[in-house]
Amino acid sequence: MPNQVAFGGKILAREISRAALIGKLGLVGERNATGDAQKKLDIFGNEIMVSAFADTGFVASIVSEELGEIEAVPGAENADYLVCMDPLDGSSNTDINGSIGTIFGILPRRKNLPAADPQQYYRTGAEQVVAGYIMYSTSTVLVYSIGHGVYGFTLDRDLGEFLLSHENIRCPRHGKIYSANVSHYDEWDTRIRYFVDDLTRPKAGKGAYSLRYTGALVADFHRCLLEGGLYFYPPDPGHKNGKLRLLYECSPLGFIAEQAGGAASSGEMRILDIQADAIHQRVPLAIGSVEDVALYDSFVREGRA
Ligand code: FBP
Repeated sequence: MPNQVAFGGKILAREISRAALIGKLGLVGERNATGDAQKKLDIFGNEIMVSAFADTGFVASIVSEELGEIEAVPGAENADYLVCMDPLDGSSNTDINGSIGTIFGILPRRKNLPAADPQQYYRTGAEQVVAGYIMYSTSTVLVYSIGHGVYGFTLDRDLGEFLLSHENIRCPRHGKIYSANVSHYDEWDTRIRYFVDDLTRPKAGKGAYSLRYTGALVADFHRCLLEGGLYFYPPDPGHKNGKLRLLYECSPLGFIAEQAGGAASSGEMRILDIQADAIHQRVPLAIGSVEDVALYDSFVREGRA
Protein backbone atom coordinates (compact mmCIF):
# COMPACT_ATOMS: atom_id res chain seq x y z
CA MET A 1 0.00 0.00 0.00
CA PRO A 2 2.75 2.56 0.89
CA ASN A 3 4.21 1.93 -2.59
CA GLN A 4 1.01 3.10 -4.21
CA VAL A 5 0.88 6.13 -1.91
CA ALA A 6 4.47 6.85 -2.93
CA PHE A 7 3.51 6.52 -6.61
CA GLY A 8 0.64 8.98 -6.18
CA GLY A 9 2.95 11.27 -4.24
CA LYS A 10 5.54 11.32 -7.05
CA ILE A 11 2.90 12.34 -9.61
CA LEU A 12 1.50 15.00 -7.27
CA ALA A 13 4.99 16.32 -6.43
CA ARG A 14 5.75 16.70 -10.15
CA GLU A 15 2.46 18.43 -10.98
CA ILE A 16 2.57 20.70 -7.92
CA SER A 17 6.09 21.85 -8.79
CA ARG A 18 4.97 22.96 -12.26
CA ALA A 19 1.33 23.86 -11.51
CA ALA A 20 1.90 27.53 -12.46
CA LEU A 21 3.16 26.43 -15.90
CA ILE A 22 0.30 24.08 -16.70
CA GLY A 23 -2.70 26.08 -15.51
CA LYS A 24 -3.21 24.08 -12.32
CA LEU A 25 -3.30 27.02 -9.91
CA GLY A 26 -6.47 28.73 -8.73
CA LEU A 27 -10.01 27.74 -7.82
CA VAL A 28 -12.46 25.47 -9.66
CA GLY A 29 -15.46 27.50 -8.41
CA GLU A 30 -16.96 24.62 -6.37
CA ARG A 31 -17.01 23.94 -2.60
CA ASN A 32 -16.29 20.58 -0.92
CA ALA A 33 -18.45 18.78 1.63
CA THR A 34 -17.03 20.91 4.48
CA GLY A 35 -17.57 24.21 2.67
CA ASP A 36 -13.99 24.90 1.56
CA ALA A 37 -13.51 26.51 -1.86
CA GLN A 38 -11.88 23.79 -3.94
CA LYS A 39 -8.57 24.46 -5.71
CA LYS A 40 -7.71 22.79 -9.05
CA LEU A 41 -4.93 20.93 -7.20
CA ASP A 42 -7.48 19.66 -4.62
CA ILE A 43 -9.44 17.99 -7.42
CA PHE A 44 -6.33 16.75 -9.21
CA GLY A 45 -4.84 15.46 -5.95
CA ASN A 46 -8.06 13.63 -5.15
CA GLU A 47 -8.18 11.93 -8.56
CA ILE A 48 -4.54 10.83 -8.32
CA MET A 49 -4.74 9.50 -4.75
CA VAL A 50 -8.15 7.79 -5.25
CA SER A 51 -6.80 5.89 -8.27
CA ALA A 52 -3.49 5.17 -6.52
CA PHE A 53 -5.33 3.50 -3.62
CA ALA A 54 -8.00 1.86 -5.80
CA ASP A 55 -5.34 0.27 -8.03
CA THR A 56 -3.88 -1.63 -5.06
CA GLY A 57 -6.83 -4.03 -5.00
CA PHE A 58 -6.62 -3.88 -1.17
CA VAL A 59 -9.06 -0.98 -0.72
CA ALA A 60 -12.84 -1.49 -0.53
CA SER A 61 -13.87 2.15 -0.10
CA ILE A 62 -12.48 5.65 0.40
CA VAL A 63 -13.40 8.74 2.44
CA SER A 64 -11.80 11.93 1.11
CA GLU A 65 -12.05 15.60 2.08
CA GLU A 66 -12.86 16.28 -1.57
CA LEU A 67 -15.66 13.66 -1.85
CA GLY A 68 -19.06 14.39 -0.28
CA GLU A 69 -19.86 10.70 0.22
CA ILE A 70 -17.99 7.42 0.82
CA GLU A 71 -16.71 6.07 -2.52
CA ALA A 72 -16.83 2.28 -2.95
CA VAL A 73 -14.04 0.94 -5.17
CA PRO A 74 -15.70 -0.94 -8.04
CA GLY A 75 -14.96 -4.69 -7.96
CA ALA A 76 -13.16 -4.46 -4.62
CA GLU A 77 -16.09 -4.34 -2.21
CA ASN A 78 -14.64 -7.31 -0.29
CA ALA A 79 -11.12 -5.94 -0.08
CA ASP A 80 -9.58 -5.79 3.41
CA TYR A 81 -9.00 -2.08 3.94
CA LEU A 82 -10.64 1.36 4.02
CA VAL A 83 -8.84 4.65 3.31
CA CYS A 84 -9.43 8.08 4.89
CA MET A 85 -7.53 10.86 3.15
CA ASP A 86 -6.97 14.58 2.75
CA PRO A 87 -5.45 14.57 -0.75
CA LEU A 88 -4.23 18.16 -0.44
CA ASP A 89 -3.76 19.66 2.99
CA GLY A 90 -2.98 23.35 3.26
CA SER A 91 -4.67 24.19 -0.02
CA SER A 92 -4.63 27.89 0.88
CA ASN A 93 -0.89 27.64 0.15
CA THR A 94 -1.11 26.25 -3.39
CA ASP A 95 -0.99 29.59 -5.24
CA ILE A 96 1.73 31.16 -3.04
CA ASN A 97 4.27 28.35 -3.37
CA GLY A 98 3.82 27.38 0.27
CA SER A 99 4.17 23.91 1.79
CA ILE A 100 1.24 21.53 1.25
CA GLY A 101 0.63 17.85 1.94
CA THR A 102 -1.38 14.67 1.61
CA ILE A 103 -2.64 12.88 4.75
CA PHE A 104 -3.91 9.28 4.89
CA GLY A 105 -5.13 6.72 7.45
CA ILE A 106 -6.00 3.06 6.77
CA LEU A 107 -8.60 1.03 8.69
CA PRO A 108 -9.40 -2.67 8.42
CA ARG A 109 -12.79 -3.23 6.76
CA ARG A 110 -15.58 -4.60 8.94
CA LYS A 111 -16.55 -7.85 7.20
CA ASN A 112 -20.20 -7.74 8.31
CA LEU A 113 -20.98 -4.43 6.56
CA PRO A 114 -21.12 -3.23 2.94
CA ALA A 115 -17.95 -1.38 1.89
CA ALA A 116 -19.63 2.05 1.67
CA ASP A 117 -21.72 1.74 4.83
CA PRO A 118 -20.95 4.77 7.08
CA GLN A 119 -20.66 2.38 10.06
CA GLN A 120 -17.43 1.19 8.41
CA TYR A 121 -15.96 4.59 9.33
CA TYR A 122 -17.56 5.24 12.75
CA ARG A 123 -14.35 3.98 14.40
CA THR A 124 -11.62 5.27 16.63
CA GLY A 125 -8.23 6.35 15.29
CA ALA A 126 -6.66 3.65 17.49
CA GLU A 127 -8.10 1.09 15.03
CA GLN A 128 -5.94 2.42 12.17
CA VAL A 129 -3.31 -0.05 10.93
CA VAL A 130 -1.32 2.40 8.79
CA ALA A 131 -1.17 6.21 8.74
CA GLY A 132 1.04 8.83 7.21
CA TYR A 133 1.51 11.96 5.18
CA ILE A 134 3.45 13.35 2.24
CA MET A 135 4.81 16.89 2.50
CA TYR A 136 5.49 18.81 -0.73
CA SER A 137 8.01 21.53 0.14
CA THR A 138 11.72 22.24 -0.21
CA SER A 139 11.87 18.49 -0.64
CA THR A 140 9.10 15.91 -0.86
CA VAL A 141 8.95 13.65 2.18
CA LEU A 142 6.75 10.60 2.84
CA VAL A 143 6.35 9.84 6.56
CA TYR A 144 4.35 6.83 7.74
CA SER A 145 3.88 4.18 10.40
CA ILE A 146 2.47 0.66 10.32
CA GLY A 147 2.34 0.66 14.12
CA HIS A 148 6.01 -0.07 14.76
CA GLY A 149 7.64 3.35 14.84
CA VAL A 150 7.72 6.20 12.32
CA TYR A 151 9.94 6.40 9.25
CA GLY A 152 10.55 9.18 6.73
CA PHE A 153 11.52 8.85 3.07
CA THR A 154 12.74 11.69 0.87
CA LEU A 155 12.00 11.76 -2.86
CA ASP A 156 15.17 11.64 -4.97
CA ARG A 157 13.76 13.32 -8.06
CA ASP A 158 16.59 12.04 -10.31
CA LEU A 159 16.07 8.44 -9.26
CA GLY A 160 12.30 8.95 -8.95
CA GLU A 161 12.42 7.00 -5.70
CA PHE A 162 11.59 7.77 -2.06
CA LEU A 163 14.74 6.86 -0.09
CA LEU A 164 14.92 6.28 3.70
CA SER A 165 16.07 9.58 5.25
CA HIS A 166 14.53 9.63 8.74
CA GLU A 167 14.82 6.33 10.65
CA ASN A 168 12.65 5.68 13.74
CA ILE A 169 11.62 9.32 14.27
CA ARG A 170 11.27 10.29 17.97
CA CYS A 171 9.34 13.47 18.82
CA PRO A 172 11.16 15.53 21.51
CA ARG A 173 9.23 15.62 24.83
CA HIS A 174 8.79 19.37 24.55
CA GLY A 175 9.78 22.08 22.08
CA LYS A 176 10.05 25.85 21.91
CA ILE A 177 7.66 26.57 19.05
CA TYR A 178 3.86 26.64 18.82
CA SER A 179 1.64 26.81 15.73
CA ALA A 180 -1.85 28.30 15.87
CA ASN A 181 -3.92 30.91 14.04
CA VAL A 182 -3.60 33.61 16.74
CA SER A 183 -5.93 35.91 14.82
CA HIS A 184 -8.58 34.01 16.83
CA TYR A 185 -6.88 34.82 20.17
CA ASP A 186 -9.64 37.19 21.39
CA GLU A 187 -12.32 34.69 20.36
CA TRP A 188 -10.73 31.72 22.12
CA ASP A 189 -11.91 30.43 25.49
CA THR A 190 -10.15 32.20 28.38
CA ARG A 191 -8.33 28.99 29.28
CA ILE A 192 -6.77 28.80 25.79
CA ARG A 193 -5.74 32.44 26.05
CA TYR A 194 -4.12 31.68 29.46
CA PHE A 195 -2.29 28.76 27.80
CA VAL A 196 -0.88 30.97 25.03
CA ASP A 197 0.08 33.65 27.59
CA ASP A 198 1.87 30.96 29.62
CA LEU A 199 3.67 29.57 26.55
CA THR A 200 4.89 32.99 25.44
CA ARG A 201 6.11 34.08 28.88
CA PRO A 202 9.74 33.03 29.63
CA LYS A 203 10.04 30.86 32.78
CA ALA A 204 12.96 29.56 34.84
CA GLY A 205 14.98 27.26 32.59
CA LYS A 206 12.41 27.46 29.79
CA GLY A 207 12.36 30.27 27.21
CA ALA A 208 9.21 31.70 25.70
CA TYR A 209 7.76 29.69 22.82
CA SER A 210 7.98 31.28 19.34
CA LEU A 211 5.06 31.28 16.92
CA ARG A 212 5.48 29.55 13.55
CA TYR A 213 2.32 29.04 11.42
CA THR A 214 2.60 27.95 7.81
CA GLY A 215 -1.09 27.57 6.93
CA ALA A 216 -0.56 23.85 6.34
CA LEU A 217 -1.16 21.39 9.20
CA VAL A 218 1.21 18.84 7.62
CA ALA A 219 4.11 21.32 7.56
CA ASP A 220 3.54 22.59 11.11
CA PHE A 221 3.12 19.03 12.38
CA HIS A 222 6.27 17.85 10.57
CA ARG A 223 8.29 20.51 12.39
CA CYS A 224 6.79 19.50 15.74
CA LEU A 225 7.55 15.83 15.02
CA LEU A 226 11.23 16.51 14.27
CA GLU A 227 12.03 19.45 16.58
CA GLY A 228 9.29 19.41 19.23
CA GLY A 229 6.52 21.89 20.03
CA LEU A 230 2.82 21.77 19.26
CA TYR A 231 0.16 22.75 16.75
CA PHE A 232 -3.35 23.51 18.04
CA TYR A 233 -6.66 24.54 16.48
CA PRO A 234 -9.24 25.05 19.27
CA PRO A 235 -12.91 25.90 18.84
CA ASP A 236 -13.81 29.50 17.98
CA PRO A 237 -17.11 31.15 17.00
CA GLY A 238 -16.53 30.28 13.31
CA HIS A 239 -15.40 26.71 14.09
CA LYS A 240 -17.54 25.43 16.96
CA ASN A 241 -15.75 22.05 16.98
CA GLY A 242 -12.39 23.31 15.77
CA LYS A 243 -11.48 23.24 12.07
CA LEU A 244 -9.68 19.97 11.45
CA ARG A 245 -11.45 16.81 10.31
CA LEU A 246 -11.19 13.74 12.58
CA LEU A 247 -11.02 10.86 10.06
CA TYR A 248 -8.51 12.24 7.56
CA GLU A 249 -6.49 14.89 9.41
CA CYS A 250 -6.52 14.40 13.21
CA SER A 251 -6.60 10.58 13.54
CA PRO A 252 -3.85 9.78 10.98
CA LEU A 253 -1.50 12.46 12.38
CA GLY A 254 -2.45 11.43 15.94
CA PHE A 255 -1.35 7.86 15.08
CA ILE A 256 1.99 9.15 13.77
CA ALA A 257 2.48 11.46 16.78
CA GLU A 258 1.92 8.66 19.30
CA GLN A 259 4.09 6.20 17.35
CA ALA A 260 6.91 8.77 17.63
CA GLY A 261 6.40 9.31 21.38
CA GLY A 262 4.31 12.47 20.92
CA ALA A 263 0.62 13.05 21.66
CA ALA A 264 -2.65 14.26 20.11
CA SER A 265 -5.64 15.54 22.08
CA SER A 266 -8.90 17.42 21.65
CA GLY A 267 -8.18 19.09 25.00
CA GLU A 268 -10.79 16.86 26.58
CA MET A 269 -9.66 13.46 25.33
CA ARG A 270 -7.02 11.50 23.37
CA ILE A 271 -7.72 11.97 19.64
CA LEU A 272 -7.24 8.23 18.98
CA ASP A 273 -10.06 7.41 21.47
CA ILE A 274 -12.64 9.59 19.70
CA GLN A 275 -15.17 7.46 17.81
CA ALA A 276 -16.28 9.16 14.61
CA ASP A 277 -20.00 9.71 14.06
CA ALA A 278 -19.80 11.50 10.73
CA ILE A 279 -17.28 11.16 7.88
CA HIS A 280 -16.45 14.90 7.72
CA GLN A 281 -16.66 15.47 11.48
CA ARG A 282 -14.42 18.22 12.94
CA VAL A 283 -12.72 18.08 16.35
CA PRO A 284 -10.48 20.48 18.31
CA LEU A 285 -6.83 19.45 17.93
CA ALA A 286 -3.62 19.86 19.92
CA ILE A 287 -0.77 17.72 18.56
CA GLY A 288 2.98 17.41 18.96
CA SER A 289 5.35 16.97 21.94
CA VAL A 290 3.89 14.95 24.83
CA GLU A 291 4.67 17.56 27.53
CA ASP A 292 3.36 20.47 25.43
CA VAL A 293 0.09 18.68 24.64
CA ALA A 294 -0.27 17.72 28.33
CA LEU A 295 0.17 21.40 29.28
CA TYR A 296 -2.53 22.36 26.73
CA ASP A 297 -4.86 19.74 28.24
CA SER A 298 -4.30 20.97 31.80
CA PHE A 299 -5.15 24.55 30.78
CA VAL A 300 -8.26 23.39 28.88
CA ARG A 301 -9.41 21.30 31.86
CA GLU A 302 -8.27 23.41 34.79
CA GLY A 303 -7.43 26.78 33.27
CA ARG A 304 -3.86 26.50 34.55
CA ALA A 305 -0.67 24.38 34.33
P1 FBP B 1 -7.25 21.86 4.20
O1 FBP B 1 -6.37 22.81 3.51
O2 FBP B 1 -7.08 20.46 3.78
O3 FBP B 1 -8.69 22.27 4.18
O4 FBP B 1 -6.75 21.84 5.75
C1 FBP B 1 -7.04 22.63 6.73
C2 FBP B 1 -5.98 23.69 6.95
O5 FBP B 1 -5.64 24.32 5.76
C3 FBP B 1 -4.72 23.19 7.67
O6 FBP B 1 -3.79 22.64 6.82
C4 FBP B 1 -4.21 24.49 8.30
O7 FBP B 1 -3.40 24.29 9.43
C5 FBP B 1 -5.50 25.21 8.65
O8 FBP B 1 -6.53 24.64 7.84
C6 FBP B 1 -5.43 26.66 8.37
O9 FBP B 1 -6.65 27.22 8.79
P2 FBP B 1 -6.78 28.80 9.04
O10 FBP B 1 -6.59 29.43 7.70
O11 FBP B 1 -8.15 28.97 9.62
O12 FBP B 1 -5.71 29.18 10.01
